[in-house]
Amino acid sequence: MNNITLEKMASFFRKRDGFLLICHTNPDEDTAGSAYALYLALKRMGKKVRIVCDMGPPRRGSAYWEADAFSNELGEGPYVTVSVDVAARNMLGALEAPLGGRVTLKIDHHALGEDFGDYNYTDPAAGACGMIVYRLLLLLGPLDREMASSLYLAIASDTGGFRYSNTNAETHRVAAALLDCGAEGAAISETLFETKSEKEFRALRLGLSRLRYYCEGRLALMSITNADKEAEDLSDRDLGELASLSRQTAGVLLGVVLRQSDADPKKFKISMRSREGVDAAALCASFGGGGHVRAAGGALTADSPEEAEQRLLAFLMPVLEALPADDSASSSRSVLSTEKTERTEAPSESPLRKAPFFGTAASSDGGEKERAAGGEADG
Ligand SMILES: [Mn+2]
Repeated sequence: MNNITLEKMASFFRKRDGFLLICHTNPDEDTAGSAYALYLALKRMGKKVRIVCDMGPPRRGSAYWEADAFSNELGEGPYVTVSVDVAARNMLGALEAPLGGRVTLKIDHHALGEDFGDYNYTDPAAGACGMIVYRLLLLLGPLDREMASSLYLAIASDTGGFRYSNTNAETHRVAAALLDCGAEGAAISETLFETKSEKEFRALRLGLSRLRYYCEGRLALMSITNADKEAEDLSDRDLGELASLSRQTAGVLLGVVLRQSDADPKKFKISMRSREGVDAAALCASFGGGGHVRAAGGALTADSPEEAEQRLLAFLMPVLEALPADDSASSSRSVLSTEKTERTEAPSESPLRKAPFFGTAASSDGGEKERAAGGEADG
């Protein structure tokens, strides 16, 4: 667990020169935005610094960072390596081998992960890695508008626009402080949540066309084959948004996307999104993966998409069917006819809490994205 404090991290950066900031594979706005804000702060301090990830930064943030700050090669040292938002070694992607699976300092917010740094700072209560970097930057000097926008982008993204259960009063306080520093909140939200490419719409159309319900509507599954992707000219990387969509039908307690891998047609990636009371991370642990309580990922190998789907359903259906029909967890299915006050209150003696795959209402939900071992590793 943590073997460095925030203050010591600040002096870690003050004392050294030459940093390589490392993002996770298939980078999202949190890892890229956190790295970029830290990059700007270190540059201002006169340090040598570069950002590296095995793929380019996400398109959505492109207005808020200089693309040439990011590279996909480790390059010449000397430097100390610092990972941001990387939960586990395999999330280093193509950089895992050249780095030897180790970094000097690991900064992260995933509850489930590995301490692969010489120094490790993990705060699972932080809704985004951007929250931690914000606190760190306060110790390194004032935030400018660019840093503020980059961190706002990171935090808004990982919290789903401040809507997910990893959002709390502190998240809003930090967001407010970033807006005070000049972060372009409305423009960032429009970029993140109100803009989709034509390709993203094709992905949504494909996902919806493959959506099936099981277990009286508690389980939703979108199963996507390579043939499906080819027909729509899509790759794995284009299907990331389907996971959260899979959970959105009223009454669905677990939404699952099963997709055949571009690189290996016998590998099938699993993304799960759950509602309160269902522990997606525990379910994904059975498929060599993990993540957060509400959002997790894993993978299985099978000879055909049909076999993969059957095996996944054979595992999940008994779990979902074990839920009592009239439990509070199923009340979300009658959301339209239920008063809000009834829905938000979970009975303290819910049988769900004793079942192996169902977390308690109090269990930490680090975020909505699957970022642990096996998650989106080669997306
Ligand atoms: Mn994150």
